[in-house]
Amino acid sequence: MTARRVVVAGAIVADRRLLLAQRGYPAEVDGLWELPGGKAELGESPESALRRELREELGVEVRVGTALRESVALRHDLVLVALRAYIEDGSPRAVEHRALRWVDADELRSLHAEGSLVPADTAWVPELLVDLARR
Ligand code: DCM
Repeated sequence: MTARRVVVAGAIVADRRLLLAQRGYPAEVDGLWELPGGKAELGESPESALRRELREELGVEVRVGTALRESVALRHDLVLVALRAYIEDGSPRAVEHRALRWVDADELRSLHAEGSLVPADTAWVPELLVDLARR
């Protein structure tokens, strides 16, 4: 049996806004918005992977918090998890994405309703809306 690889994504909420990143590739998701992140290397913890990915993709240093409850099977060997993350240093820049955007709860609902989120990430919308009402 092969181990399941983990893809980690960061739920960064500050001042009642969530940071979303717009993908440029592949074609199926070009222009759609996601929680930024990426694949953990073999032997790398999800927390370390998220810190590395957010450093590479956004140019920020984060502290990693708790996981969102939902996880998503992307393929039989790949599972997508979201971890809460808090920016400790730097301002996010779209190094590898088309654009970045801080959205409030209403904007997140609208993006979801119009099909502008990466499909896998829609699983987190209910939990993200709860977080957005709190922090
Ligand atoms: N992915 C996703 N949602 C995210 C981050 C990643 O569905 N928030 C998926 C897209 C790819 C895989 O995980 O299938 C690896 O991501 P990437 O291409 O960004 O390395």
